[in-house]
Amino acid sequence: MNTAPLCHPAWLSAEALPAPASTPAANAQAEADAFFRGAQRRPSLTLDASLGEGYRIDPTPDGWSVTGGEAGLLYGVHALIRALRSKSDIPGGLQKPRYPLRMLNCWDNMDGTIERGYAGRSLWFEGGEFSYDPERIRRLGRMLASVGINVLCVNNVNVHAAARELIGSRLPELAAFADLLRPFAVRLMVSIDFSMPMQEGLPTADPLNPAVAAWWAERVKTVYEAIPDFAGFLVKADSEHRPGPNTYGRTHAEGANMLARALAPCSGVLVWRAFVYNCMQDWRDASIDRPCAAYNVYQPLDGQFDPNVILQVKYGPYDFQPEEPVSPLFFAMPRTRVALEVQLAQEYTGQQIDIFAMPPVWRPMIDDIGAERLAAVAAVSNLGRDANWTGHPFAQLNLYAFGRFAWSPDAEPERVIREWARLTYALPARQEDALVRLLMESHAVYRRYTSPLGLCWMVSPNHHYGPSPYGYEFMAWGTYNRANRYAVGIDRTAGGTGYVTQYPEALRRRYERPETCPEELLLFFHRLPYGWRMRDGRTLIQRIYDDHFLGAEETEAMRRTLEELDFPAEDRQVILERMDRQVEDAREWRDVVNTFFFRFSGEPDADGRKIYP
Ligand code: GCV
Repeated sequence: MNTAPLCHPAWLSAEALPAPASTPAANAQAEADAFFRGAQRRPSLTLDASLGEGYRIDPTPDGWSVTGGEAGLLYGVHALIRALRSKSDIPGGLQKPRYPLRMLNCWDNMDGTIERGYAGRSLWFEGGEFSYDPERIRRLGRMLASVGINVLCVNNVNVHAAARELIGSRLPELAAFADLLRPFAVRLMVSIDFSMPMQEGLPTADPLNPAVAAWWAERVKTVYEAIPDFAGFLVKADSEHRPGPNTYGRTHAEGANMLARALAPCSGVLVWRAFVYNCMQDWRDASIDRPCAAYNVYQPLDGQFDPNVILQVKYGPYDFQPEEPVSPLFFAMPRTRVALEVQLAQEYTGQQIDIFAMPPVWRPMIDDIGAERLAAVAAVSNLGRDANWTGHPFAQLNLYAFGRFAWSPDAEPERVIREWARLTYALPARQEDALVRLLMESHAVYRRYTSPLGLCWMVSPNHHYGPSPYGYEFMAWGTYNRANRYAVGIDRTAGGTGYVTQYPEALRRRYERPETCPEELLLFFHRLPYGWRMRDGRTLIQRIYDDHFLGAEETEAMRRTLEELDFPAEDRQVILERMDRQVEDAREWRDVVNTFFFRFSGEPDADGRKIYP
C-alpha cells in the first residue's frame, strides 16, 4: 500500500476538512458546513441540475444563496470560500467555465515512477498496481475541484506494458479509483497504446481493419460498463517511437477517428496529441527543422477529424522550452477541435527546484492564440507523493493557476498569484507584495540565466537540468543552436527553413524580420552575428553576457527577499534550501553559457567582468 504522509493542504483551509461525501453536491454541503461552522453568515445551497458546472452566488440577509448544478454547486462553494479567505470580490452573476474539459495529464507509470516527475513517486501507482491512501486521493480530489479541474488522465502518455491492463484486467481497480474522485466532479481518462489489439492477439492494429475497430468498440463498451462517466482516451501516436497509424500507411485522422467512433456511443472523447516530429534526424541536414513538423503533419488534415476528437497541441512548436513562440498549429486548424497543452511539471523550467511561476507566461500565450480557438485545455501534472504535493511549495501555484486559467482564460496573472499567495500563506501586506513581485518576475529571471533570447535546448540532455550549450547539438532530436565562430541561431524566415511562413500574416510579420521580432525570441527565428546591434545599441554578445550576469544576481536578490518572509517553518526550510540550489544553478548557467559564447566570439565583456571561470 502506498502510505504517503498526509499533507499540507495546499491553498485550502486545513482547519475545515469536510466529511467525505458521495456526490459533488453533497460535498459542496460538507465543504460549506465545515468552513462556516459557528459562523453568523452562512450560505444556503440549492441544486439546479440544469446549471451543470455553472453556479451563481447571491447575497441574502443571513449570508448567501449558492445555486448550481451538481458540479457547479461544489465550484460555487469553493468560489465563495476562496473569495472570503482571499478577501476578494465574490463573483457576481452566472459563472460558467470557459472550457468543458480542464484536464490534468499525469505521466505516472505503474511501477510508481513519474516521467518528468519532481515531487516524489506516484500518488496512486506502486509496484505495477494501484496503491494509494484513499484519504490522500480524496484530498487530491478536493484540491482539483477547488479550482475546477475536472479530468484526470491517470497514466503516462508513454504507455508501458503494465499500463495496458488499466482497461483490461485492472479495470475494477480503475473503477474503484474513479469512485473516489467522482464526488469531486473529477472524471478519469486513460492513455492508451495504439498497438494494444496486437498485444491481445490480433495480427494488426491497422485502424482501417474492421476487426481492429471492433476490438476497440468492444473494449470501450467494457470500460463504460465499469465507469459510466469515463472521460475518454489520450493518445501519443507515431511520436518518439510510440506506435501509431503511420505504421499502416494511415493518417492521424484515420487513426484518431477509428478510436473516436468506438468512444462516440458512450459520449467519450478522444484526445490525440500533436507532438509529432522526427526524433531520428541527421543533424547535418539543415533542411529539416523540427518546429515545422507538427504543422506539416496536421494542417492538411484539418476538417477530417470526427467531432469527438480533440487535437492536443503543446503551446510552442518545440517542447515546453522556457521561451518559445506560440505553435502555428493553433491557427491552422479552424475545422478541428484543438486543446492547448501546458506543462506544470518543470521539466525545462527548473524542475521544481528553481522558481518559475507560469501565469505571466500563459497570459501572452493565450492572447496570441485567442481563447476562442480552443476547445479544451490540458496540463502535464506536477504532482507527486511529496508531503507538499509538488516538491517546491511554490510549484503548487502553477497547478492552482492552471485551474483558474482553465476556468477563465482571461484571468489576470498577478491577481491569480496574489490570490494563491494569500490563501496559502496569509502574509502581512508588504510581505505578500514582495512574494507576488518575486513570483511575477521569476520566469524572466530564469530565462535570463538559461538559454539566451529564445535559443532553446542548451540544457543537459541527461536530465534536462543544468547547462550544456552543445549537449543537444550533434544529436538526432532536431534541437540545434548551430553556434559557430561567427553567428548563432537558425534562420527560420522564408529564405531559411520557412518555418515563419506557417503563421498567419500578423504573426509572420512580427517574427520575420530581426528588427521587429520580439527580442526575447530573436534567436529562435534568426541566425545573427555576435556583433548584431540590439534595439538599445548593445551588441548581441554583450546582451547575452549581461542577461546571464543579471539573471544570476537576481537569484541572489530573490534569496534575500525570501529570507525576510514569514513562511510556516516546514515550507521555509524547503523554500530556502531550494533557493540555495537555484542560486548555484544560475551561477553555473551564467559561467557555462558566457564561456561558451566567449570562446566562439572572442569578444570580452564590455564591463570587464570575469567570464572564463
Ligand atoms: C512523456 C518530451 C519529454 C518526454 C515526454 C514527451 C511528450 O520529449 O522529455 O518525457 O514523454 O516530451 O510530451 O510526449
